[in-house]
Amino acid sequence: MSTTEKRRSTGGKRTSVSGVQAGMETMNLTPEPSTKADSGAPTEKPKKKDKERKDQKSAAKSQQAPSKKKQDDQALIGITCPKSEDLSEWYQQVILKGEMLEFTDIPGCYIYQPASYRIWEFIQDYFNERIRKMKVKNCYFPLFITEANLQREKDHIEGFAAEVAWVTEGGKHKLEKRLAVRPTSETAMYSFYSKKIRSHRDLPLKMNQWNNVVRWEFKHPMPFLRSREFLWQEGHTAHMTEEEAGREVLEILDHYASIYEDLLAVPVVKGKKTVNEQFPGAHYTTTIEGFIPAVGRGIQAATSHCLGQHFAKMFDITVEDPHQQVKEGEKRKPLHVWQNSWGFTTRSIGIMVLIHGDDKGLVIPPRVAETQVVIVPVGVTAKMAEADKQKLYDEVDNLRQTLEDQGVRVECDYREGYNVGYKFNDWEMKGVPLRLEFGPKDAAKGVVTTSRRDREGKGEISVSDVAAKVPELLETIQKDMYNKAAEEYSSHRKIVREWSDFVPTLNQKNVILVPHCTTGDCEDEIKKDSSGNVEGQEVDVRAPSMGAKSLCIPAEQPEEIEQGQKCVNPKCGKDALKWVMFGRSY
Ligand code: 87F
Repeated sequence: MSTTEKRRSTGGKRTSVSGVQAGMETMNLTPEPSTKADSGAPTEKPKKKDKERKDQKSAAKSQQAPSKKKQDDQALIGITCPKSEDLSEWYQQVILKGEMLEFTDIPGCYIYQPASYRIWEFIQDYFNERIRKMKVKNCYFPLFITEANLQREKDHIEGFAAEVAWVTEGGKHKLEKRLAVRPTSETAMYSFYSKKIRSHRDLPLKMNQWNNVVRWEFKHPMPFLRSREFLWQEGHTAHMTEEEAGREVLEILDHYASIYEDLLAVPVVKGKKTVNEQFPGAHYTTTIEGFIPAVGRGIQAATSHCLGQHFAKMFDITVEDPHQQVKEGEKRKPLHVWQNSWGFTTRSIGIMVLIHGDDKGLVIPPRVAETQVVIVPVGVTAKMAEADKQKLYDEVDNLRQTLEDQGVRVECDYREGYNVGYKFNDWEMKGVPLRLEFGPKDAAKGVVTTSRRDREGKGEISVSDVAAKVPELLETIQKDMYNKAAEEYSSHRKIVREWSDFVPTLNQKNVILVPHCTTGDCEDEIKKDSSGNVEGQEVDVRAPSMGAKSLCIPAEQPEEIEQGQKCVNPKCGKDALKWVMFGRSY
């Protein structure tokens, strides 16, 4: 999306453990430089994970009551690796065992199971509602792009060429001209825009696609975060004026931030990319930047670009200026339209998992949880009279009905032969935000016992208050999840004024705000000088050695840049212009 991604294909730094084979990949989410080629080529399949996957498969197989021995085995299929110990292993277990995602026999291409696809649908619904209000129309363009079309805007494609996947055969025949699998749709859409936009009355033109794109990454793939095929929406609009285009860029950025903050409970920092990091085809790039506390790295969450008139010139997208004063018979001068493009991807789901997940598995914010509440009947014993059991189940069903009437998404776990401990673990692993337990003792007291996924401990709500209190509690969980993550992000966003504090502060798992000149050469120098082997710079041997890059120029600056304030890079010597957020990043 920005040059960040472009550079990923050529950059030297990558993840360390590389093991990709049919149906199995290992990931490394820690910012270590890699040692082996990024080819995605098959390597030895790790045995330990093999076993876990078998366990997982067998667990998923049967809905019938398993034997005691089997139940004990299944208890073992919980998350076996703490988040703090090995983030990569933890992440893999959480998304596989939480049934979010499955590997395929193509490295970097994944199955999005219903649990993750549902989250994507919530995002789609939320964003569609907002962009429809902006009069953006959804549409669909072909998956393939001719080479001639893709090459029309040379500057744009040059840096990305290595990532384009090509179709060279159709059936038994070699194609006369190979076809690109879309990595993004600027070129496909703008040839059409050139035909479609005839007069200023055709403006603004605002189209959006929900589609899949392919970027043949050679860096180590990571489910959701960096995959060869991913889902996104790409919006492409054309406007009469720079001002109108500029307003839209920011409005979209606000919607993106709102998806993260209000749906996924993930805090982001809004800002502008430095020239070094912006999309090369853009006039300027705005961005939202997230933060993964477990590794102290920044992550680009979404971008909204003002493309200026660059593509309009290449693709000849012009209108006549209606305001231009012309004499009788004189033709108006053509005016190149102002364009924007903006994209939001399934990477967001991975960011959400990394931020909220814990040692028990997924933690899904209520607003995007397919199941918001699970009711587990408890205290059901073998000795219990059938009529008593039925009475309890009827009461559970009444609770379900009461909640569904309030628009709450509920499941009741009536599975027989599974002990409640197993059920609790199972729903916790799947991240269901709120569990209600209801047994004969609760019934006698007229209460339900509550257990929040995001907190330890239990509470009680009286049955008569369930309709009002449960939706309220879900909203509280949503807010608390956001506040916890926001607190964590802001406490790891440190102001650094001196170069001597730059690397040490990064090494404490922070991103940093530094006074900076915003020039590209200086950024490159900082990246080099903040990586592992820096002369005269103490770098913790266990600390990540990846260099820092600029993440964004935050829209909300922490304070004014003082007169005479120099750039944080002592080799630079230029005046600082802005507080720029730097960090190690994905
Ligand atoms: C990879 C191969 C070919 C990123 C690529 O950010 C082309 C590209 O153009 C490419 N990787 N990009 C930049 C995408 C820019 C822009 N497109 C629309 C977005 C948002 C949605």
